[in-house]
Amino acid sequence: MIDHIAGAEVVVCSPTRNYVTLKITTADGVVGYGDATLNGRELAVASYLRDHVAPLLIGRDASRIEDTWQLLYRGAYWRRGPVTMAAIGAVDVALWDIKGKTLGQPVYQLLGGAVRDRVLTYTHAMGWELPALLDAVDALRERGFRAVRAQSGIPGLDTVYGVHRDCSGYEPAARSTAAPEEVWDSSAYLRHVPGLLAEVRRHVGEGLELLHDTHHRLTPQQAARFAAAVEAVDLFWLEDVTPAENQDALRLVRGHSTTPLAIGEVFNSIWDCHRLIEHQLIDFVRAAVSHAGGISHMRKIHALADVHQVRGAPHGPSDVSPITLGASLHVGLATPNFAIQEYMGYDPLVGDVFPGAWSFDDGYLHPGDAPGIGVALNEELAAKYPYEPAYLPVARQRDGSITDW
Ligand code: CS2
Ligand code: MG
Repeated sequence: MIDHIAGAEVVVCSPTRNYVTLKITTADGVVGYGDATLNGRELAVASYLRDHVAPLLIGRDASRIEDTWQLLYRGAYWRRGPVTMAAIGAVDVALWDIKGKTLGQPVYQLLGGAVRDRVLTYTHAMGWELPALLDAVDALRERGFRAVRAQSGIPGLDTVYGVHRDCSGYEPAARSTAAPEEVWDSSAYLRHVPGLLAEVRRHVGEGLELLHDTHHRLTPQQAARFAAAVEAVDLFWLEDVTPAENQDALRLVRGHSTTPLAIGEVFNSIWDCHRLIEHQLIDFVRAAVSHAGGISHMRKIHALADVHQVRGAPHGPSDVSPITLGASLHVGLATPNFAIQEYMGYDPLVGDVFPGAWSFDDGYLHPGDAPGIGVALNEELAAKYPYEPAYLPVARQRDGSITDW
């Protein structure tokens, strides 16, 4: 028997970076956690949850996950958007966590049970110059990764998002009260990166899946040219090759290349991607559980994608919390058309604040068999790391105008 909701609290903490966590408690003391982190806009979701959602939850039957989703989505009148959908996603995941804990089952069992034994994952290799990048790829291979996203520096640019000259890992948002600014040059990128990726393929041979992320920065024509230029690299996917709003752009890309395309880390609902899926303009849909309305809504996105042989491959950067990674792995284990899970990895402190049952082995992840999602929040430790303003960088072209992200 699942009891009614007695409490809904929001915890904002910053163990190396900011995370927003929703904690729902039932009258009989079962606790469910959901991740509501929206990188660089964290407090907007925290307020949405605290001020507008929590009061609606108190007294509701915690077992009615879909009905609660419908209430928050349809009932608000104002639909979609990253803030709304991240808030709904956190409630949804927390309620699945409660259902699993009450029934004594990991969530993947409640989604129909495992359709695979483990979930393939990929992580990021960065190197400013080719030798550093190859070293990074080799090191990840040694750790067991079977799929690696390769990003490099660009001659003539001082900085490139996600790639440090000193080969250290990257933090998607720098702690500061204003967004740091970078210069971007698509022509330099187009001249340099196809050749570099060809070198990476030559180095690794056939046994490793390679991915590459263009971070929405190319025009349709540039994207088509780039996708054709990297055809022989045999990428597992080319990610975010154009901004996600201009979806017809992908027809041009498709017309010039069979390089697989992945888009979706900025999507927050099925309405952002249904045309891309129905017209088969993408091969992988990358919406994250936390940003796209939770497990319930991701199930619908993946079900539609399955009809069109598009596969799920959720966003998994360090700016979604381990609760989202855990939730995503339950979905991955139980969803036939799930391809791969991004796993950027976390600072060990983040692992202490969010102790989890999921594990990495041999290039694959598994959510574990703890009841519910299997990721908790250590509130005492979290309280030691209060929110600190942090923002993603802004990219400008050489003439000073802001470019697409
Ligand atoms: C990236 C992210 O993981 C990815 O594929 O695109 O680093 C992304 O830029 C950040 O999550 C934005 O918050
Ligand atoms: Mg990306």
